Formats: sequence, structure tokens, C-alpha cells
Amino acid sequence: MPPRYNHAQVQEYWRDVWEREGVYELPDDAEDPIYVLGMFPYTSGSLHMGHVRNYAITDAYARYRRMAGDDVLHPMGWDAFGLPAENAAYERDTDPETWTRACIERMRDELDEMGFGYDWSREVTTCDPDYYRWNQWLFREFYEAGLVEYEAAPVNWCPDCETTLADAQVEGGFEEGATTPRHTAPRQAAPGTEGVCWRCGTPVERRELDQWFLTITDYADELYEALDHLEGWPESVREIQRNWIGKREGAHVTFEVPEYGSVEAFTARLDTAFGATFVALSPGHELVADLAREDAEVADYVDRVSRGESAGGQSGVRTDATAVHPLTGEKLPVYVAEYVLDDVGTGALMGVPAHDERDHAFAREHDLPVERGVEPADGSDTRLPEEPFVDDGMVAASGGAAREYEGLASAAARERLLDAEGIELATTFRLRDWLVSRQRYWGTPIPVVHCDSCGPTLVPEDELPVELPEYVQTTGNPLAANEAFVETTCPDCGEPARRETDTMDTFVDSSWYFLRYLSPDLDDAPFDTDLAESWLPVDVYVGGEEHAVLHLLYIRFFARALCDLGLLDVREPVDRLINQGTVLHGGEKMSKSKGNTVTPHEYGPETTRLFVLSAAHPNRDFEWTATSVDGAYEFQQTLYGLVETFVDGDVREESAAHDRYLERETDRTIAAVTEEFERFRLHRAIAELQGYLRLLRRYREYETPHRYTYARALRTLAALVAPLAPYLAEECWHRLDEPGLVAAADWPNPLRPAENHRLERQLVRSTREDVREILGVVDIDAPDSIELVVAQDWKYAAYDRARGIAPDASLVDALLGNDGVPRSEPAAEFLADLAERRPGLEPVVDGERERELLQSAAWLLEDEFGASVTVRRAEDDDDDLAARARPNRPAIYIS
Ligand code: ANZ
Ligand code: ZN
Repeated sequence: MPPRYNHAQVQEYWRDVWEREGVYELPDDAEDPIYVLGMFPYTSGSLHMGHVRNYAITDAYARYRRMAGDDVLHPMGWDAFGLPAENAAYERDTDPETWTRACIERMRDELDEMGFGYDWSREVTTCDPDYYRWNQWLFREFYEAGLVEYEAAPVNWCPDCETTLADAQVEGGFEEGATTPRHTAPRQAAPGTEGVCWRCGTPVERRELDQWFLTITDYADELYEALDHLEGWPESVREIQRNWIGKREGAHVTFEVPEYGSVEAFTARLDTAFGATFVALSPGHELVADLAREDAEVADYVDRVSRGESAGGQSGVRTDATAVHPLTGEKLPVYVAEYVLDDVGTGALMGVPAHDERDHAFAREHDLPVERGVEPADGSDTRLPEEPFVDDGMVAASGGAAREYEGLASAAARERLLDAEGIELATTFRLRDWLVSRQRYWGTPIPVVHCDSCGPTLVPEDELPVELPEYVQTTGNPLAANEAFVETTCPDCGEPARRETDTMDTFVDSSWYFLRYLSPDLDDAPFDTDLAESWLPVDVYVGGEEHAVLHLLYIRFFARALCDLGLLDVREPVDRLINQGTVLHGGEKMSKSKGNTVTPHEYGPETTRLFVLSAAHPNRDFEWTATSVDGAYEFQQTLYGLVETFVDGDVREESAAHDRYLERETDRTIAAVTEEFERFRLHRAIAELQGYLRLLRRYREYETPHRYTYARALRTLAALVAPLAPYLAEECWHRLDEPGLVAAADWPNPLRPAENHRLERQLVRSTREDVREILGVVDIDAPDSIELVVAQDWKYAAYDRARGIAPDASLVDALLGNDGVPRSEPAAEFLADLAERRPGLEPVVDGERERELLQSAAWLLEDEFGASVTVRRAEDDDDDLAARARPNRPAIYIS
């Protein structure tokens, strides 16, 4: 019974050594380190499987790059502000800070126990005044650069809790994300909210409140266009961002509205303009305020909608105003309609019931005419007026002003109509400005003072940070209830004034934390601009796809804004993005709310690490299954067992053919594992190692192992496993008496170039399969001998020629009788066969290499079938066998 590996006995020891040696600290002289970053966790209290997967990926990669000789920056920190801490404090009768600090302590221990190697000297905690003062400082900079706005905006309001609610806190609540902080959503409230407060169940109201915004829309176009160049990001994420930003080319159509001025409508289908039969305005459109003043019905409708009491869908009200169609001069009725959104386009649209679903439904409801603007270009029928025809076509013959466009294809009409009076090219974006105000305690105070005479005024730089006062339990916003905090004087005029009591959305904190890691203690700037210049962009960023918009868009926005402030020179902060998939259990996302969690420590840290990495490609979902977890456990035990028995076991000095095979397989495994690490296919790296481990076990059972060959194999295995199971690897390294720490060791190198490793393996594998297959067919129970006959040299030459020859050349004619190819029946057959398979001919290893390889792999056949194995050249063999041998497909004779 080999000794068992017990991680619990060794992990503390190795952690101490790593720390003492400073293995994971970035060297002081690092010039351009590889920056490996995992999305920092929200301080929820304990690590869950999503975290472990996320950080197992970054840790494996960071360790690999460090062993490969790079300086690696692999930091960790805490996304420590946020609403859940306030709720936890409320429920447990403590305060958010105490609660959060306790969470951090626990989570840091858990990360340590998992063996993740971070440079803890760079730890960043967003609720530290030393961190959030820089949020405030940046807010000032943004403000002065015109990137901050203060505006009235509609929000969800719970009258009982006396606070605003994020959309995600109305009805339902949140999804628990892998590394997702339960941030409050940064969007404006959804229109027509009908939900209840998630906390107290009170129906939610809509309110207009003065709110702070960051004008991310200033960068909408750049953020959109640059997505095309983000080649290191998954296309799925780029597509989500494209949709979120929602760039849309179209036109503004100006309708004169007698007595009221004019209305500009955004349309994406200018070609349908001749089918417009009404104009519709959003309830918040500026003209609607004027209309409501004169028309009680309009006023009433707007009021009902703003209270969230509307009839929804097709509801709307006709106004007294009419709009003059700029192309036809026709007078169209003007409606106020709820389906027209305030914050899309201009908040006004031209209604074209014949070609748009929503307009069609609205026209039905309000008895408006349906007029054809375009028709199918192929003259086919439509189902108008019952159903709209929404496809492109050509401008319909409707006479009048349309005459000059009749028959034009939709795309051409959209171009041509841009020249008409009252029409202008326009681009709209779906992206809204970022609402950063939160009526919460546990966040960064917005550094503003409200003064009756000076208005909102920035807190001067030398008064930062505006620190959070001590927490006091209240309903609503504890900051607003704290008079000592609120009452202050105006920095401009010195008169009594009130402090802003909103705090920042915690997504602000996470928009630049990766810059703070560069110089976490810097006290005269948020980050070191020179260091950023040489260390950024982040080389690899790993996190969940739920951050595809929001966080991953905000960091792109911040980087650009910081560049324009002269603080940074990298507009795109992340080079390569990996979105790790979800861990499922019982077919559903593992989460506390579903009650299907497995805690990371249940199985021991390395079993968990190995399993989450081996189960699937990092970007795929996978199902947690206990049996596969056992596999990860057994892998460690087998590996450790081999090392232990080697340490105490016999060795052989004389070397044999099968030692050569192991040497070569060691090289091949190094090459393959390296390649998989480079490509982030960690699951395949582990599969390689599992295969190699099986081979080693077999090698040892076959014969007393060779001293050097076997020692090298075990040492290599320990090194290759080190990024994945660091305690185990360290323990093995130590037992093997290798110098220093494996965590700081060099990544192994092949002795001989191993670039053909896949071909070589394929040859050995297919030969073994062929033998098995033949044995199955000929029905020999216990074969005495297996003979492998390697093809004649000329066949390799012909094969290479065949791969190179243009497909239309006649191969048989070109080669028969030339270049050592004999003029014989079997040779002609061989060439004809090559010709047939030519487009798919895979590369092969040459004849001499093939012979060597098969010779060194003969022991595997011997071992498997209990027969003696010989490898011969076809040149030395009888015609029949020789004729059957092909490059990398030896003829096989079994007796
Ligand atoms: C006329 C038209 C005809 C339109 C037609 C579409 C089809 P998408 O296409 O989703 O990008 N629109 C404009 N402003 C709006 C607002 N504030 N609220 C709601 N809808 C608005 O959206 C662009 C289209 O949405 C615009 O093109 C406009 O309707 C409508 F056959 O104009 B369209
Ligand atoms: Zn003032």
C-alpha cells in the first residue's frame, strides 16, 4: 500500500515557505510584467465555486508564466462596498464596516487555503478611505473635464424604505453571480414599473430625483467602433457590448408643428417615410409639457404614465397639434404614446403602420390609416393592411411627392432622401449616461456640497477624502439622517451648506481598481502613470460573462476618460479576456439560493482545483459530478504514490529501448502541456498529464525503472503539475530532492525538439489500434510474435511529392519510374491510392524516425499482448508484406 498524500498536513508548511521566500511578489526590477488578473470578488462572506474556478484559471496561468521565466503581476483585492453589507448589518445588528472586514478576513484565508499565489503586498480594498478618496479625486477630475452631469431623473422609489431602488431590487431580486457583487444596477429605472420593493413588499413608485451621471455617451461611438479591434475578447462579449451601445444609423426628420414649433423624429427606415400617418411623442418629450398645459386629457395621461398606472402597450392620447410631413406637406395627427421612449433617439417617431409592428398595433387601437410606403421589389403580395410589411423593398407608387423616388430600392431611397429638405443623417445610440447616484450608506460619498447661492460645489482636493461617518441604523439613507455629516459650509462662499448624501455606484470602484494594484500605496495620485504606461494593458483578464456589459464596458470607458485626462496612455485596458463558464449542479447554476452548492473545501483544495480545471474548457459550463471529482483525487494519489515508491525503490543503471520511449514521451508531454497552457485549454493540459501519469505507472510496472530517465520523468511531472496543484507539486519536488521550490523553478524543456509530437503519438496510437483490430479479426488468443514492417524509403519520398503536387497533375504519371519509384504493379497501386487521397494527406514522420519510434514503443505492444515484437524495414522483407507497408502505417504480421 503506497503512502497517501494528505494535503492538510503539508499545505500550511508550504504556504509559510512561499510567503517567506516572497515567491508571488512581483520583483522590484520588473519592467514589463505579464499582468494576470481575475475579477476581484465582492466581499459576500465566503468563496463559492464560481470564484474558485475563476481564480484557479488565473492562478494556473500566472504560475505557468512565472515558471516560464516571466515577471508576473498577479494581485488580489476586494470589491468591498455595496448594499448587501448594509442589509447584513441590519439583520445581524452590526455595522457594514465590521461585517465587511470580517468577510475579507475569512475570504482571504479561503483563497490562501486554495493555494492561490497572489502578491498580497498589493492588496486593494475599495472601502478603505485610502482607496475611495481616489474615487472622489477622479470624480473631481471627471467633473472638471465635463464628464459629470447633475440632472433630474426618474427612479424607482420605495415609500416605506424611503430610498431609491435599482431595477434589480424591484420584484424578484438578484441572480447570484459567480464573482458578481450584488451591485445595484446602474441603469435608469425601467419605464412603467409595477413591481414591489424586494425588501418590504411595498409597491414601488416612480420619482424624479436629482441624480449624478457620468457621461459615458461621450464615448459611445469610440467604444462601439473599437470593439472590432478587440481580437483577444470573445466575440460573444463584443456582440453583447455592440447591442448594448446600440449604434444605429438613420435619419432625423423634422416635422413643423404649427403654433408649437417643430418635432425631430429619429427613424431607421427613412425609405418608409411616404407611409407615415402620424407622429408620436414620448410622455417626457419637451413639447408634451406645452401640450399638457392646454389640454387636460394630455396632462392626465402623462400623469398616469409617470405614476406607472398606464394601460401599457398601445395606450396613447391624441393632441390638438398637427405635424407637417416635410416631404408631402400632409398634416399628420400628433399623439403622446407610452411606447415611445424618452431616452431613445429624440423621444419622437414618425408612425408608419404599414411597415412597423408597433406602429401597426398603435394604428389599430386608434383607428389611424395604414398607408403603403414601400412594396416588395419582386411585385409579390403583402398582407397589408391586416399585417405590416416590415422588410426592405422599393418605394411604392403613391403619386405626389413620392413620384421622384418611386421604384427605388429601400437602401437607395434611404440615401437619396437624405438630400430632401427637413431630413438629416443621424446616428443614435442605445447607451445612456451612467447614473452613479445611490441613496446608500456603504459606498463612496460623492464629494459635493450643495449651497443655496453657489449650487452644487466640488469639495476641494485638499479636503479629500470625504469620509463616511459612523454608521447609524435608520430607515432610508443613513447619511441623510446624519446631521453632523450633512451640515457643512460652502467651499466657495463659506455660507452654511449641505453635503451631498448620495454615494457612488460601486461599479465606479471597480472601473479602475486594476490600476491601483500597480502602486497601491501611492498617496499623491490614484495610480502611477509611468508604471501604467509600461505595465498595461492587462494581459489576461478572467471573469464571468455576466459582466459583459456594465463592468467590462465601464473599464473601457474609464481607460479612455483617463487617457483624455492625461493620466493614462492605454485606451483599451484589457488585451485578452477569458469568460469562465458556469459551474452547474443538478443542471442548474450552483448557488446559495438554489441550495445546490458544494463548498470549495469539502474535497480539499487541490482536488477541487484540479476538478474545476479538468471538467471543461475554461469558457464552458460544466456539471459538478462526484465521480469526476474522485478522478481528480485519484490522480493526486497516483502521482504521489509514484514519487514515494521511487524514492524508496530500486533503479536500473543500464538503459534500454523503452527508456528512449519514455524520454521522448516526456519531451512530447512538455510540448503538449505548454501548448495547452498558451491556448488556455487547461482541461486538455490536465488530460495530457493524466495520460502521462498512466504511462509512468505502466513503465514502472514493466521493469525496474531507469535511474535518470525515470527521475527526469517524475521531476517533469511535478513541474508541469505545479500550476494546477501547487501543494502536491511542492511536496513531490521536495521528496525528489530537487533544489529550491517548484513554484520558483524553471518550466521544463524538451531535450530534443518536440514539434512533431502530435504526429509521433498518432503513429504509435494507430499502430497499436491496428494490432488490436487484426487480433480481433484473426482470432488469435495469445500471439507469439508481432512484426512491424516499415515502408520503403521511396514511399516517403513519393508521399511528400504527392502532398506538394498541384491537384490536377497526374500523380501516377509524374512519379512512376522516377525518383526511385519502381515501375511495378504494386508501386502503381500505391501511387493511385495516394492520388485518390491526395487533398487530405496528413504530414508524416520520415522512415527512419518511424522505425526508431516503433522500436522504442515496442514494449507497449509486448506488454499489452504478451508477444515478442520486431520492427523491420520493407527493403529487407518479402514482397507481400512490403507492398502493404505505407508511410506511418507499417504492415503488421502476427503469428
Ligand atoms: C419609422 C419606421 C418605419 C421605423 C418602419 C421602423 C420601421 P430600431 O429599429 O429598434 O433601432 N423609434 C424612434 N424613436 C423611438 C422612441 N423614442 N421610442 C420608441 N421607438 C422609437 O429603432 C429605430 C426605430 O424605432 C425608428 O425607426 C423608429 O421607428 C422607432 F417601417 O421610424 B422607425
Ligand atoms: Zn455657496
